[in-house]
Formats: sequence, structure tokens, C-alpha cells
Amino acid sequence: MTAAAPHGAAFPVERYRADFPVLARRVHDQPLVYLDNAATAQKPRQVMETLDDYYRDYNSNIHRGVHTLSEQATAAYEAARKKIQTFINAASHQEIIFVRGTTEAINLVAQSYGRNRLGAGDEIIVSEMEHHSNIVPWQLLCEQTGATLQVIPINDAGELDMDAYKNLLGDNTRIVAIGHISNALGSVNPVTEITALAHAVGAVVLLDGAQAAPHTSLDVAALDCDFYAFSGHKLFGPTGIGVLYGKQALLEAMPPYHGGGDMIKMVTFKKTLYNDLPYKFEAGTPYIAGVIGLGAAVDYVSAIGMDQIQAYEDELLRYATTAAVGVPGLTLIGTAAHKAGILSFVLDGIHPHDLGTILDHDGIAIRAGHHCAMPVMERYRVPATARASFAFYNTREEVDKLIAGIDKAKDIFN
Ligand code: 7TS
Repeated sequence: MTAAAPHGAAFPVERYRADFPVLARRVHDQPLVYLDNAATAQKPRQVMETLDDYYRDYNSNIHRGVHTLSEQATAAYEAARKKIQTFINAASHQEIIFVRGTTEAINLVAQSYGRNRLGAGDEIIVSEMEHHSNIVPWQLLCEQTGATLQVIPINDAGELDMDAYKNLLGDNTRIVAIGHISNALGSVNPVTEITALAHAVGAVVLLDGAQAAPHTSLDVAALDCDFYAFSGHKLFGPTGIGVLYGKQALLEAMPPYHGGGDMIKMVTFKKTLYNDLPYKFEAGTPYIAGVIGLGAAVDYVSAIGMDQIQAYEDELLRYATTAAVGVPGLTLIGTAAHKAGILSFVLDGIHPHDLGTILDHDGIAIRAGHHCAMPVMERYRVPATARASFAFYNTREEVDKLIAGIDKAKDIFN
């Protein structure tokens, strides 16, 4: 395990970079500059070795075998659950449900929490900056129950209009579902305040933490949210694994989302007794290696320190923002006072997709498109943005290459 930097020392980014094999590769004969971390992050060898060890050494199903391999796999799987409990400061390991990712976590809550509880006249509040994963599951729930969706608008900077939010809240509000950090704008939302205001009207709160988990330390107890969702693959872990945190009392009261093996205590054709938390929500053989690998990813970032990561990335984003603002013809999309990890922008006369292709020729990976947040594009009246998204292994030199690449693209087009 990579040791944390001594307190107060410079962030040893080159040391961390060495843990990520892919960062050493070349693309189009140039060193890779990976700035698409919001889509998925790269994996340190510690995570890959953990997956490899599992498959080489103790691959087995969990919770059922009496043999040694199964006992080892079960122990590693449940140890990962406890790591994640600690990582987000949940009260109990029973509040940690393994799912495929943020998308599945939100769908689980919409269906299992919402479907039996909501009806005509009830309201669900989301915001204009949500990822489609935090819009469409609620639209489905509205179609099923007759509830309606309310949307908190954003200002030109990409900040939530909190007065509008307060006006939307009322006796009919049942669920508030908000992104902790926006993937299209980088805005960090005031989620503690949002949660407290929702609780004051008796609504439950789901926070979409897909973009927050890799960038900031999480404390679900302090946030007091009812549900928190995030994906492993954006947190330097495997794809196909994610976490739903839920307050125990709420999870206890919710019906299973999927039926199958492992989620039951007893099955007869007359009556089936469901298993205790968290297994009630983990039907079927889960992604065992993925869970154990996510545990290794959490160990990895915890050893560096989420506060150190956040401080380093804040500085890097400031550096990148200053450089981008200096590029003539470049307009930032998302200039919230509180931002993390993301630089979204448009360039006069160059479509984001063309920019993305030109940058790729120089080994620079960014994302161009609507970022699964089409309402954000509509709000800013742009078809797409170019987006550079950072991780703790990115450097100022990489930002300089991005800016040079943008200048080159402008030369080509003008
Ligand atoms: N919520 C937010 C805020 C996200 O950024 C994403 C993925 C999701 C939910 C869905 O996560 P998944 O792991 O279940 O797919 N965001 C992005 C992105 O910005 N570019 O590619 C995926």
C-alpha cells in the first residue's frame, strides 16, 4: 500500500501515478493525458492485484459454502462492506447495500421506497443539473404512482436556486433527490442544508454521490441523508459495482428490489421470509471480486487521505480554471463558487466533438457531449460541452498540455 504523504508535505503525485499502470502508456505516440475521470477513473495496481488474488487464490461463492475457499471469499466480501461503512461513516454495516452502481442504487430506492408509498398529489424534487440517472428513475416512479416531478432551477453560474427550492418544498414533498457534485458543471451542492430543509417537511433525501465519492471525504451521519449512492468505478475500483447507503429503519421497512437466492431466510410456495439487511437487497450471486476490489480502492484512497486528495485537486482545478479563462473564445460552463473536479467549456467555432478528436491525437482524453445531463445543455443553450475531469493523479503539466492542445485546435480551425 502506498504510504500517505507526511502532514504538510507536498502531495507526492508522481509516487501515486506510478501505482496506475495505464498512466504510463502512450496514445498516438504521445504520453496519455487522462482527463476523463468523471466518466470512469483509472485503477491502481493494488486494486488489480486484489482482483487477481481473488480469482487465483480463493474464487468461490459466498455465504453458502462450508469449505475454506468460500469462507475466505465471504470474509473478504464482508470485510469490504465494513471498509465502506467506515469510509462513509455509516452507523452499521447493515446499511451498506452492494449494487451495480449509482444507477442501480437510485432505481432501487425509487422502486422499493417509492412505489408503495407515493401516489397522486405527491411530489418528488430533483434539480436542473441532475445526471439522467437521477431523473429517469423518478419519472418512471411518477408514471407508476401518479406523483409529479418538481425541478429546482440553477443560476447562470450553475448553482442551485435555494429560494426556489424552499418554495417547491411543502406538505406534498415526499422525496428530494439531488446530486452532491454535478458531473456536467462541477458544482458542489449545499447538501447538508438541502437535507435539513427536506426533513423539515417530512421528505426523505437521496444524494447522488457518483461525482463526490472520488473527490471529498464522505460522512453520511453528518449529512443526515436518508440514502447515498455512488459507483465503484469512479472511485478507482472495478466497473459493475456500487454502493447504496440507506438508514437502517428505512431499509428495514422497504420490500426487496430483486427476488432470488441469498435474499431469503425461508421459501415455501405459501410464504417466503426475507433475509435480514443487507442481504435482503442482494439477490443472487453478487460481483464478489468487484466488492473486494472496491474495498481495496477504498483502502488505497484512505491511505492517501481524502482531505489531502481534495486539497490537491482544488488547487489543480484553480490552476486549470485560471488557464482556461485566459484562452480567447473559451467559455466555461459552470462557474459555481464551490466546484470540484470538473472543467466544462465550449469554444467559439469548434464543436466539442472536433476538439475531443484533435486532443486525442495528442494523447489527451476528454469527454465531449451532453454528459447524460441534457437539461443542463438546454439550460445553457449549447448542444454539448467539452469536459476535462480531474483525479488526484493529474498534474499541472497535464493541464498545460490540455491548454496547448486547445490552442492548437483553434489554429487548425481558424
Ligand atoms: N450520477 C452522476 C452524477 C454521474 O456523474 C453518473 C455517471 C451517474 C450518476 C451514473 O453512474 P453509473 O456508474 O451508474 O453509470 N457519470 C458519467 C459521466 O459524467 N460520464 O460518464 C458517466
